[in-house]
Amino acid sequence: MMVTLYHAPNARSLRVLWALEELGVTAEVKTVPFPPRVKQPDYLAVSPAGTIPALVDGDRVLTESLAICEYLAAKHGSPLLVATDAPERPPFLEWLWYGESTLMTPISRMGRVSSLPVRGEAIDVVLADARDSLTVRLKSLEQRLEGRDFLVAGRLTLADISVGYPLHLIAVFGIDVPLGTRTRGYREHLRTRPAFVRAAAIK
Ligand SMILES: N[C@@H](CCC(=O)N[C@@H](CS)C(=O)NCC(=O)O)C(=O)O
Repeated sequence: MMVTLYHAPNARSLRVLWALEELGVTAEVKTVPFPPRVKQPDYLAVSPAGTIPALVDGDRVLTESLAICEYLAAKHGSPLLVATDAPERPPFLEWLWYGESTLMTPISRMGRVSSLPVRGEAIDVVLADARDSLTVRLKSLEQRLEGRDFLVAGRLTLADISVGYPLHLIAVFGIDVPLGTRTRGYREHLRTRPAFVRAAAIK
């Protein structure tokens, strides 16, 4: 049975679409207006928090993008995962979480604050702080990429999909942060992968 993915353009469902393309697995994609908690309240029956993505697989519903990616990669026995007993497992976990916790935190703050119907000095201070935070946080990525094409295990893993997504958002939304040369090259390398290109074209 085909899984169903709830998606919105440029939302974290892009990670899942990308992983699906890398896996060669087809899903039914339901694109919802964003944010669905406001524009499509019946979506709350699928995901009570109203967040995107959600994956429905039979009776199972998952609503965390990285949990969904990990679930699908395990289900299809994919090298996008790193085995629990592999020496590269600890850095795999580190970079998998870095993408969502460390990079997405300031990016999400920028998105939320910019969408508020208020402007002014206080908002500018919050935005500048988020930008500074993102700038510093990107330094560990630049360092990690020294001598590496991928974050761990010498191949594309979910850690790259996790981190590639916020790097893609920085490009798409023109977020004004300085990116190191290695980070820039890595981002281009990921964003020109045929699987990424196909995933990003799904609206
Ligand atoms: N940690 C969750 C975050 C999900 C999330 O916040 N998604 C955003 C879109 S990328 C969203 O739906 N925001 C709208 C809202 O919070 O109402 C994940 O990785 O899936």
